[in-house]
Amino acid sequence: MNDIGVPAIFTAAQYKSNYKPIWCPGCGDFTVLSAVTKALAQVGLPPHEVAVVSGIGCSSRIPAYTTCYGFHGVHGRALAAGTGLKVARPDLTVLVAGGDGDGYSIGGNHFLHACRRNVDMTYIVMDNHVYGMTKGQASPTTEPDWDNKLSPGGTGIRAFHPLVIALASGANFVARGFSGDPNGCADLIAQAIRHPGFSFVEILSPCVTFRPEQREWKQHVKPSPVAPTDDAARAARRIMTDDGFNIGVLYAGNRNPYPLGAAAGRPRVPLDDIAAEFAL
Ligand SMILES: Cc1ncc(C[n+]2csc(CCOP(=O)(O)OP(=O)(O)O)c2C)c(N)n1
Ligand code: SF4
Repeated sequence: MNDIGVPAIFTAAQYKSNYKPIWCPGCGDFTVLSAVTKALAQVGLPPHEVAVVSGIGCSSRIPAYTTCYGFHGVHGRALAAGTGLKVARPDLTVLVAGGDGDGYSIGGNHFLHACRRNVDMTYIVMDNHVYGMTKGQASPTTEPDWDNKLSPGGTGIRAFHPLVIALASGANFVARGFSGDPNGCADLIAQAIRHPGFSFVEILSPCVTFRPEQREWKQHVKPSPVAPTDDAARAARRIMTDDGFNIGVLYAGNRNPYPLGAAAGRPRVPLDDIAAEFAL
């Protein structure tokens, strides 16, 4: 973890780039962007010490809207890219961000192994239970009975449970937020950044275009009635039996993060030596 015990000296606005987001008016991702910038201001990291890495999707556009280093990568590979970056540059604070399609469908395997490896970084998923960018196909978190013209009568397929899967796979911090509560999300993201190891923040972020009924989420979300636990089995039981709308930190574990840099005790191989091995 970086030395982030310093007082905040940056404002949220300093993490916002000059690019105007092209999300649909009312999209939850606007407030997630705002929460990310507020969290970075809270933690007080200079933008050049932070990298925001994403895959492909509406939500994955987020790196361009920050002044941090950014990498808008390949669909589903954001965590692989973020992990590589963190291993190569442990001094950077790495945030990986994207959607439920990107992270749980094509990127599902990377999600499992990122949790398992427990590299110190923060993964933010803007979950709208749909593929927004490609015009409204069902995603792994879509309710089985969501009736729409692309899956008439619903897919009938059980929804994926990302928080429980993250716990079972070894994530060290698990939280759920709601985009309609940007200050609450900022606080969760700041805590996730500060927590050692792989931190997962799932943010319910409505797609007002393809899932307009998600506007009602604001009537359902409520703070989790219990304090976070460091017992993964207890957290999993709670999450499996809640209604999916309890927000807050749900699990804060104590696993040691994957050792990086000097802590790893592995010698650094000069880049030229590696390149020489691939010379034809
Ligand atoms: C390899 C590959 N397969 C499929 C696509 C098409 N594609 C682009 S974004 C996307 C889904 C995005 O959904 P999600 O990650 O939930 O993000 P949202 O747009 O809802 O924020 C898909 C299937 C692609 N770009 N690359
Ligand atoms: S299609 Fe949905 S997810 Fe994409 S920008 Fe519009 S509201 Fe947001």
